[in-house]
Formats: sequence, C-alpha cells, structure tokens
Amino acid sequence: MIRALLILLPVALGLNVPAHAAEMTKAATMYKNPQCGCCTGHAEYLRRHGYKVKVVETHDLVGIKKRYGVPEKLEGCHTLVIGKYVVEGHVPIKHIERLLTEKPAIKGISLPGMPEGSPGMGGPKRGPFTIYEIAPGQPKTFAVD
Ligand SMILES: [Cu+2]
Repeated sequence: MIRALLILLPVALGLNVPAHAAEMTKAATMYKNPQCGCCTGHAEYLRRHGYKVKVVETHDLVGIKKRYGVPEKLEGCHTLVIGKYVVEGHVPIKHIERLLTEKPAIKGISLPGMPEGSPGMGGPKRGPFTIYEIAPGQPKTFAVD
C-alpha cells in the first residue's frame, strides 16, 4: 500500500504541474442568470475541456454585456470572460481555443441565441453555426461550424 503510494506520488505530482499551468491560462468567469440551466451545461462542457470556470450569477446580464461590449444582436444566454476576451453564448471549444491561440485584435466571439445541438444545449444540430467576432462595427464572421 505504502509502496504503491510512493510510486504513484511522483507521478501525481509530475502530472499536476502542467495541469496547473494549463488551468492558469484557462481560468474563465461565466456570468449567467441564476435560472439558466443551459448556461450551467456550457460551464460543465468547458470544465470537461480543462477550463476552470467560476460562475457568477447575476440579474444584470444587460449590464455585463454592456461592460464587455457585446452588441444586442450578438447576445447569447451567458457571458464568459477569459483573460482579455469575452465569449458569448454556447461557443464550441475549438473556436475558443483558436481565439486564445491567435489572439486577434477583437473583443471576443459570439454564438448568438441558443442553437440546438451546441455545447450545453443538447438536442440535434440542425445546421451550421456562425460564430461572430465581437468588435466595433458590423459583425464579421469568425468561423462557420
Ligand atoms: Cu443557453
């Protein structure tokens, strides 16, 4: 038993270091209404992909979206803040990763509305998702998925 622990301990510690470093860069804050279940679904999805998600429940999502520069037509059900970026709605992980890797000069990205089949929403996917850039001016497409 003790021998097993001694063997496993360095392995556990060795695995902890990169995991912790990854968590540091993947810390996110989610602003959501207390009643929103699909928001929780998206938070759990992000956690499964290694994000450390702090959930802040608020009745002032309008104020939050205003603060982070999310225009009305790009609003989703929750607002995620990761580093200097905002991620609005049920955005699939690969686009969040691309945003964080490429670091474009925009405020963030959004999958507006709550399309069926998007992460955290469940149900069948009924068509391609258009993920938009959050930036001043007319919304530009960040990705089609
Ligand atoms: Cu939702």
